[in-house]
Amino acid sequence: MEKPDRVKLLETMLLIRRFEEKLEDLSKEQGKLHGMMIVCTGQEAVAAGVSAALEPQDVIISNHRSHGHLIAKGAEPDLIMAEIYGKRTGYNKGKSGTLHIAAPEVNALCTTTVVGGGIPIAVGTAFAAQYEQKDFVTVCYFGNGATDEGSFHEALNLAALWSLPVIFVCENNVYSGAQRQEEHTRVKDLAHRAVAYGMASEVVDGNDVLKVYEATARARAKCLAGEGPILIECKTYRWGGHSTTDQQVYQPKEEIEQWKQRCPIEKLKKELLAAGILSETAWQQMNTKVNQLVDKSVQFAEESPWPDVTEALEDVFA
Ligand SMILES: Cc1ncc(C[n+]2csc(CCOP(=O)(O)OP(=O)(O)O)c2C)c(N)n1
Repeated sequence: MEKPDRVKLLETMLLIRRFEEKLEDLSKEQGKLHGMMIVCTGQEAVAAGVSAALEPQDVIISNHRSHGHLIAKGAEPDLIMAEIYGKRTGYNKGKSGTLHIAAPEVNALCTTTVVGGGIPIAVGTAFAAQYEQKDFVTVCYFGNGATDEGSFHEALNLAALWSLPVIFVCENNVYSGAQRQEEHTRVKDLAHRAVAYGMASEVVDGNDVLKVYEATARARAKCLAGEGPILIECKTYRWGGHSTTDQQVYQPKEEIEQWKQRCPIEKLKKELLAAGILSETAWQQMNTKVNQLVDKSVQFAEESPWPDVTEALEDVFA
């Protein structure tokens, strides 16, 4: 298995963190971003680790917590930010906003906020790869709550039956809206649900980006060898509320603190500093570079034009 560039992994996680911190700040400012922001703070290792094991031709299907998935797959921060602002220059010409961004340029084909809705779509793209004998895999991201949806079970059954090249990535962040996992299922390791469909699965520390990378690289190799699909459950934690409008009254403060001690970015940074792979100066430079990228994306979005009203029905299929 190839070793990933660990400094690059750190930078990807940092970019996701800073991009979403900016979104949170902007959403509090009058007249900047409208509506709630759904961010993945604390979960960055999942997107970064998964995408580091993928190739450009691989497809991702995302859910409502999508910014990290898109950034890690190589989508342009400028175009994501412009889309979130609703501007003409955004990935979807301002029509998707924060929750439905598709970036076909990097094979991020679909983001859907219908919980569990992306899973059958991923089975469809994986079927296309198999049918057309193309060497790409599909990754489908979803939360723990989605594994209670009927779509999850139907899609996994069919994917297993047809040995499709799809990697199901369950980001188990303990919550599903305001519900804890134990309030919506008796199953502890959601990866075990794959057993019901004769499918391989793995439980991974979702705050360890290297572990996520390795599991995905193994899964990708299996899928391309015709031994797919696979379900990877990444155990992680949502530091914030479900969205920026959620006051988090149901999340114990001690629990949040414990998980903050396991910050995926701090963990990798410490390891790289200890191994002499990263210096304090290089870390500061990385922060400066990432902050500049984020600021540039905001400037790009703010200076971009609004869509014209005459475009309202363009690119709309239903
Ligand atoms: C089919 C459907 N049911 C309910 C909702 C409302 N809803 C949006 S996000 C969410 C929680 C999803 O939890 P999970 O799948 O665990 O993902 P997480 O938000 O934790 O990342 C719910 C219930 C929805 N969007 N779609």
